[in-house]
Amino acid sequence: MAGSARVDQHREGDVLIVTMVNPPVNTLGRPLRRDLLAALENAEADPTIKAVVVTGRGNFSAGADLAEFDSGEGLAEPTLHLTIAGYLDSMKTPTIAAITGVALGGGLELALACSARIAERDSRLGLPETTLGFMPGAGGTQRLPRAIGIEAALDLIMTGRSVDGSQALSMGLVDAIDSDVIAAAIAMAARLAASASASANANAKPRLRDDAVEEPLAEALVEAARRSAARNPRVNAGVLDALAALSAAVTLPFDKGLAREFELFRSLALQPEARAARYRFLSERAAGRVPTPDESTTPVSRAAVVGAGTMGRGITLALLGAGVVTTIIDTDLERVDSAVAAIAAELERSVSKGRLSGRQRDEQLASLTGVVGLDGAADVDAVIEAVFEDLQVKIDVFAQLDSIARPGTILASNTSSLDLNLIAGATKRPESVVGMHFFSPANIMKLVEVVNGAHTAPATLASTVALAKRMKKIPVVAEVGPGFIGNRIFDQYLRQANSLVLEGLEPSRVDRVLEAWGMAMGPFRVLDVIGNDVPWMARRAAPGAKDPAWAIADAVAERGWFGRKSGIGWYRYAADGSSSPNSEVGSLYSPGRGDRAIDDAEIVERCVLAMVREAADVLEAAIAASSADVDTVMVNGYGFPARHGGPWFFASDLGFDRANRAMVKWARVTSDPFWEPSTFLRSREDRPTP
Ligand code: T1G
Repeated sequence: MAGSARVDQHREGDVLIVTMVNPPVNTLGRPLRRDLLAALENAEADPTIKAVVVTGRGNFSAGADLAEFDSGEGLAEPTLHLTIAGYLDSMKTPTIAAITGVALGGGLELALACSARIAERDSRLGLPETTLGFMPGAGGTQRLPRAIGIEAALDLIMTGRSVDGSQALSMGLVDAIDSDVIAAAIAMAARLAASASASANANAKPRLRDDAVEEPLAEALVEAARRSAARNPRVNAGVLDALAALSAAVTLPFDKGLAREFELFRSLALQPEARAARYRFLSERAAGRVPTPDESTTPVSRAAVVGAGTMGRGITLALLGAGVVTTIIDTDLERVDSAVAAIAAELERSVSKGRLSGRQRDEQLASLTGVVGLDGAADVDAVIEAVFEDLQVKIDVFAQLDSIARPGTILASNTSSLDLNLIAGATKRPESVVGMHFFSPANIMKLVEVVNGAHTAPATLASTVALAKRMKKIPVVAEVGPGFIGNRIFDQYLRQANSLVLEGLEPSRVDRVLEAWGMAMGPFRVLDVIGNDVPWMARRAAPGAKDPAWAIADAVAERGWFGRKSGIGWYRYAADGSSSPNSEVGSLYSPGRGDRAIDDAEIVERCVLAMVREAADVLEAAIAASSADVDTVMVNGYGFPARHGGPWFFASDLGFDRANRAMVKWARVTSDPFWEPSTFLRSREDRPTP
């Protein structure tokens, strides 16, 4: 075996096998690109090498290294786009891509520049770039339609979905599937080498660039897709630019189309939306990286969920989906039975929607039991408590679990607001107690705040994070503190929205403006969903003086306008599901009474910067480990617009200096002590890195 750091090379007769080795997923960072190009050049210069097989250890390649773009390395030579793919095209020696695992983005584009492709049946092939707010930039928009036709190419590029080896074969994306791709590629190499040497033409090997997109309707199809995408406000710039490049593929010669693709790609890659998408991808993965201590972590194969309400059911579904044998526990049989029936119905719904096979449903149902009483938690690896959000109730449950669960069992509480340390204190094993704050519906929402108690053992924390990942969640570690990360920050956003109403704005206007900016739901709509009684009761129970910012929210709750569940809150809800602003709210304040006009930009700035201001305190107090964690929480749990990356990313884009000056201004204009400057924030540098 010979080769450079990131590429292994070995010969099988006159075939050279070039293996990319950049674990875990062979991203095409600059060092790998350099080594790969050098290996190809050497092979081409060696007359005894008749064909080259390009493959990857483990995975073929997950494409460009998303961490490289902001430093400029992603677009530095040798680029995948023109240099490597161009070199593959220019080689006389035939090249065969042998695909195992994933061939995504630039990985698939590399394979498309080879003379032929062979994949394993269960490999995953696709161009997911548009899901990251940008577009294929290494020939994908030009070679893919030549390989599989324009209609299938439009589908794969616009949706970003991937296909497996069998599907890839039937659409012509690969030439063969095989369980031993290297052996199959060597056999194919011999055939290609023979026909290349038999031909007088130096370029006798197959190249997609030599094909034309031959469908008569190709142009019309791309045009139709462009027109409909342009009308859809939810379609991102990546899709629109990819369509422009596909249009070039069907109207221009190959090299011109390729140049057009690269030009579009290069400018798009540096746009804020694409930057935010890459940042999100890397932040979400960084959040799940917690140190795994030497002490053994607990692999969870059996779990119990205590509390058969909505939350408990959602958590149970997520556990079953992760292959965990689960017991759902409550205090009476009726509640247990109805939870089991509801879970079965949900699994059935997943089957009818094609998300689950009948066999998977049967396996998950067989892994589910419902029992009355905490004895059901006696022989499991993890217990997740999801009972009523009341400290005494939770303390009682944990004290009992302490005497029932075997040693080493993870004891997790789904509390969203209570002090985990007090809950852990009810047991003689606080090292096994941890928080798992799920979001509703827990089978759908991705975020889980994993709460690290004062005595939580590192092994307990690592096992819990691993369990959350298996449940297909995005775990973010939070330390104990009121509201952990997300609720604490979001509360200041809600409070700021309430202040704006006190200053004379209509709640529905505040909602409209923030929704137009990209929040999934305006603050008053959110409050109506949560139930206006819930934070009201919490405020009443809290010690200290009343915060005047909540005066109208208190008045709304005092009138019994609890929101959706009571049919009236900040809005009125009709039986047909429609809603309209509750005009009576206007009698609680003075609409339009403000002594200055408040424009839409101020609404956005104050509500968003309120999150940033609170995030500064959360970070300073080390409740969250990094600003990337804060952003991951707000985007995945609170409807913060993904295209803005998260509140901290937003502030760094705006410039922390500008954000600070705005806060000084709001402190002066509103006389609200909340806006007191943060020295932590003042010392920040722009542009967060995960
Ligand atoms: N760049 C950088 N890091 C990446 C990465 C990437 N493309 N893909 C994965 N990683 C890291 C990830 O951060 C994690 O790191 C580890 O690999 C395992 O990932 C020119 C513009 C491949 C299906 O969009 O979809 O090519 O936490 O935890 O669940 O046109 O990662 O271990 O330190 O997600 O098994 C297009 C993105 C790029 C693929 C594996 N490619 N990746 O999933 O593990 S743009 C993508 C994925 C492009 C060209 C362009 C998944 C996966 P760490 P993981 P997984």
